[in-house]
Amino acid sequence: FLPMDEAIYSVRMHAQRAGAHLCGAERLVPQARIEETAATLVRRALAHPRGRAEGLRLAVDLVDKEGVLHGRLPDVTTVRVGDFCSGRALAAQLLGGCGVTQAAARFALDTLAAGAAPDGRSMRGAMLVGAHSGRRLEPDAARGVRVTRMDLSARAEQSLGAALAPYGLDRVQVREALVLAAKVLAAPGVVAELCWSDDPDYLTGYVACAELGYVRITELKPRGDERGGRAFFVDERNLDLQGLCNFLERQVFLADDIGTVHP
Ligand code: WAQ
Ligand code: MG
Ligand code: MG
Ligand code: MG
Repeated sequence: FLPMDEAIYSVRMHAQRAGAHLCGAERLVPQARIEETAATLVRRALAHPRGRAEGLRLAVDLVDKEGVLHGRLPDVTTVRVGDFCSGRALAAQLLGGCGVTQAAARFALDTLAAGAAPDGRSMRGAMLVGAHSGRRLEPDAARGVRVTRMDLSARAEQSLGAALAPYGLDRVQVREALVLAAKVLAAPGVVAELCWSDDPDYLTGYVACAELGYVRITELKPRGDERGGRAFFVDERNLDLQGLCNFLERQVFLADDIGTVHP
């Protein structure tokens, strides 16, 4: 809920457990909603499906409204697959349609499946993968690149709830992933994204790109697997890596329009 005439604050949480990243979440809210938003984010960290947070950090920052980039959510499609192997094969095929080579797609799928951090666990942020070479490009391979400072406008949030509800999709995982995907696709140099959750019971993931929109794939990992992650595929030609990381980590992005939600 974000009235357009008020000051905007970025409220961000990230939590750790057993010496590793557990979860993070964030909103853009008016001043009157900072406390309630912080409480909701703290509650989430304490009730995470992978265990209770052992430590968490909260950050609240006033946002410069002049610098806000406005955008639109991608269209949503769902493809039902019989198991995660077919899901991954489909993901590779879809990524091919987004300008990602099969070598790069396979590399990202295999790396996320094995746990993208060097210790085999999930990363706090995303991998950056060359769409042609399949080379990993993020400056810190243990941490990855964390996308922050994005949300929906009040109106878009309402429309999105109404558009998702008939398909049983009005849940926080879908809303947050759509907002993140919208910002990532708006980033200079990004051609596609691949994602699946680190929640052991959340098997649905997605491939997103400008041409196909946000394509949900009902199974991208086996049940019980706590390894999840994200790969952002980038066009290596004329890539401004520093500029891209800056955009992903700092540019304030507000989706004030939604896309079409297909059954
Ligand atoms: N920036 C970069 N990477 C992130 C971020 C972020 N803000 N948030 C999460 N990640 C990475 C990190 O490695 C997590 O382990 C991984 O993504 C998965 O995050 O349509 O719930 O929050 O049904 O577990 C997608 C499908 C759900 C939703 C994704 O991801 C649908 C999900 P999670
Ligand atoms: Mg999340
Ligand atoms: Mg782009
Ligand atoms: Mg998660």
